[in-house]
Amino acid sequence: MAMWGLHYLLVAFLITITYGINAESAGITRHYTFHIQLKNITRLCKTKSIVAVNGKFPGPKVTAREGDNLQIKVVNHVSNNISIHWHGIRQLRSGWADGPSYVTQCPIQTGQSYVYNFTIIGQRGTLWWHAHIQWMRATVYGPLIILPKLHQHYPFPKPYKQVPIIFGEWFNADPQAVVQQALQTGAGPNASDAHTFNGLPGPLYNCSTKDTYKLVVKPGKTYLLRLINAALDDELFFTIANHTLTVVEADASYVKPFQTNIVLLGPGQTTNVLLKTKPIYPNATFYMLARPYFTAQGTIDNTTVAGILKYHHKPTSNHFNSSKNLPVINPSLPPINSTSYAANFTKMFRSLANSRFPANVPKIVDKKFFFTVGLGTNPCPKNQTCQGPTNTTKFAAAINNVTFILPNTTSLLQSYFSGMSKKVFTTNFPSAPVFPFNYTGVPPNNTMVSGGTKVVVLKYNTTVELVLQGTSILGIEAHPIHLHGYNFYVVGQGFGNFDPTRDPKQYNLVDPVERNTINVPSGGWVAIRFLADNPGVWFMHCHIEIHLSWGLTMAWVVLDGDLPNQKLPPPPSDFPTC
Ligand SMILES: *[C@@H]1O[C@H](CO)[C@@H](O)[C@H](O)[C@H]1NC(C)=O
Ligand SMILES: *[C@@H]1O[C@H](CO)[C@@H](O)[C@H](O)[C@H]1NC(C)=O
Ligand SMILES: *[C@@H]1O[C@H](CO)[C@@H](O)[C@H](O)[C@H]1NC(C)=O
Ligand SMILES: *[C@@H]1O[C@H](CO)[C@@H](O)[C@H](O)[C@H]1NC(C)=O
Ligand SMILES: *[C@@H]1O[C@H](CO)[C@@H](O)[C@H](O)[C@H]1NC(C)=O
Ligand SMILES: *[C@@H]1O[C@H](CO)[C@@H](O)[C@H](O)[C@H]1NC(C)=O
Ligand SMILES: *[C@@H]1O[C@H](CO)[C@@H](O)[C@H](O)[C@H]1NC(C)=O
Ligand SMILES: *[C@@H]1O[C@H](CO)[C@@H](O)[C@H](O)[C@H]1NC(C)=O
Ligand SMILES: *[C@@H]1O[C@H](CO)[C@@H](O)[C@H](O)[C@H]1NC(C)=O
Ligand SMILES: *[C@@H]1O[C@H](CO)[C@@H](O)[C@H](O)[C@H]1NC(C)=O
Ligand SMILES: *[C@@H]1O[C@H](CO)[C@@H](O)[C@H](O)[C@H]1NC(C)=O
Ligand SMILES: *[C@@H]1O[C@H](CO)[C@@H](O)[C@H](O)[C@H]1NC(C)=O
Ligand SMILES: [Cu+2]
Repeated sequence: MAMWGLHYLLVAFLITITYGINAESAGITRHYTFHIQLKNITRLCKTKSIVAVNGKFPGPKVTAREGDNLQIKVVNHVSNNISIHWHGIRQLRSGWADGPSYVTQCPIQTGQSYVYNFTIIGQRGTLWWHAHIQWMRATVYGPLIILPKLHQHYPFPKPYKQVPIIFGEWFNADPQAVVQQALQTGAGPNASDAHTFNGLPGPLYNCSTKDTYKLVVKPGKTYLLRLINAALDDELFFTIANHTLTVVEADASYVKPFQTNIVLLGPGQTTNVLLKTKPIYPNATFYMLARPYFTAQGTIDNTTVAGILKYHHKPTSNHFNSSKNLPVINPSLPPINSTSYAANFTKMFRSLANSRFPANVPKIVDKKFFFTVGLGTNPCPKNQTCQGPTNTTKFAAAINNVTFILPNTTSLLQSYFSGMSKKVFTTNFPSAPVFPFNYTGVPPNNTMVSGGTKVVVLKYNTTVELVLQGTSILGIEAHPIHLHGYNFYVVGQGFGNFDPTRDPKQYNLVDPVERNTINVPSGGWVAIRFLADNPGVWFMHCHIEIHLSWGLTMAWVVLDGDLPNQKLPPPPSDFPTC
């Protein structure tokens, strides 16, 4: 086993770099190999076997530059099926490499491999990669850093160092068993046991002090922290005691810089912040903390992960004595249910919208959609007692009352591309609720949802406006909605029910933030716009994993355009089969 581990590690480090024809503008090809293997790991005094990549947890950092081609070979050595999603990568005409199982591909089976081959066009910033099948992403995730093209600068002062901090959620149990039990009984899933920074829960948990993330800094420098929320189900507030953060990027799009002490990230979201360290060595160390934002009913892991920000002491001073005796300063976070903080924070984001980074917001809308997002119920099977909201129901979730059912013998994209889609999905996903109700008022008595594999078909280059309306069915809560294959502009948001006459007058069409994952506010709505210029089948789902498991997802089919460079090429030869 040790020999194999070493072998895989060596392969992982063997990153070949081939120069393209014009290295400066076209970028280069970077090769990575991901070996999906089991790894024994100890956290909170319990040793367990997890699925990991190249023996690392969190998984390896993938680094590329804007314009580069990535070829990542994923080899599956475990008994679970696997597929990897490159979260936030637009996958322009490379939908075969997007990764969600049964949406764009069949999963990679045990002993099989697949090369994800895609080029990063017009994007730079912090993204991440994760497994996209069941709850495998609980342990299979890592950063995906896109640096600007060579000789191009950040639109902010060059940081002294850049540090990815990826937030996770740790389960003592097997996460796959947690979701299977929830789906079987119809109950909410058991809560996780810890939150983590770069896989480490930190000193506020029992038996965890040695597993503490430490960020050691020098005074008077600017650090770029690349924050990624890879937690399965939890939105997280993040803060560092006595330090102000300057937000400069969200979901790999630059934003107008603003200062804050506390940032909020929904699962799937990334945020770059500048941390300016104190000009002289302080007589203290500082906790960085993350803890959930949560407004729903039900149980949640409300525990706090702590890491330590520590100043690197002058070589002349007695390093060990001085740093050991320093007090640790504890920051404060908003109450767990502070929707007010969440709303204020979300409003701060504006895109740069300058000549170098314009905001190409669609001004004329071809197609408008109004989708409700929220929970609901499915009936309990006849001979079973369930643990949903009642003993005759199971928890479910839906968009416009459709709880999505994935195919299991092919993917949506394959069936579409081969002209066999009629056997797999229908194209009648409702563009608005069939039965309108007071979405944020008293919920309807009938909470049942309706199952289906339904999509919306869009012609190439359609401009789309989508209003996502949260519902109060079985409690109000925020839903971080993630769209594959696109970035969108967040043109409006508010509480209560969306008002189609009043609210569009308040839209920001000048400098709205551009993102791939947006929180539908708890008890509110958000409006987004995008240009459907990427042919393929694109999943859109809540990034709270249990909501996705309950069916809070749908797919857009974007047709080919007329020109050759507006068409999706055929799948690669090693494309997985079911
Ligand atoms: C994990 O530990 C178990 C029990 O000690 C052992 O049998 C197994 O080989 C280990 N697996 C790995 C991948 O090291
Ligand atoms: C990767 O994709 C590019 C562009 O689509 C193609 O030219 C190349 O042959 C592909 N390489 C592999 C190894 O699949
Ligand atoms: C931390 O902030 C508190 C409150 O603003 C202040 O009283 C204290 O002096 C600060 N300590 C350090 C070491 O910066
Ligand atoms: C730090 O503590 C030392 C020893 O207590 C003291 O001499 C020094 O002035 C303190 N420095 C600051 C910045 O508070
Ligand atoms: C966390 O949740 C538990 C169980 O619901 C509760 O007893 C506890 O007070 C909560 N802790 C915090 C810090 O909110
Ligand atoms: C947040 O929770 C506290 C304690 O449970 C409660 O008193 C308060 O009303 C809640 N606030 C909101 C905005 O729901
Ligand atoms: C949010 O902003 C409003 C209006 O500026 C303010 O009244 C409120 O206190 C803020 N809430 C928080 C938690 O900062
Ligand atoms: C009743 O439930 C069991 C397991 O829960 C299942 O194996 C069996 O097929 C079910 N019977 C019917 C008639 O649905
Ligand atoms: C289900 O709940 C109802 C109403 O609370 C109760 O009367 C019934 O006994 C329960 N059934 C089972 C099998 O627990
Ligand atoms: C596969 O999907 C079909 C159609 O939705 C369903 O009837 C069947 O139970 C599924 N099979 C498995 C193994 O999940
Ligand atoms: C919807 O429900 C809210 C909250 O109960 C209420 O204030 C509002 O008047 C209702 N709207 C309509 C149109 O009934
Ligand atoms: C959702 O669909 C179910 C099943 O068809 C139906 O009973 C329910 O009334 C629908 N709910 C809404 C809000 O449309
Ligand atoms: Cu959700």
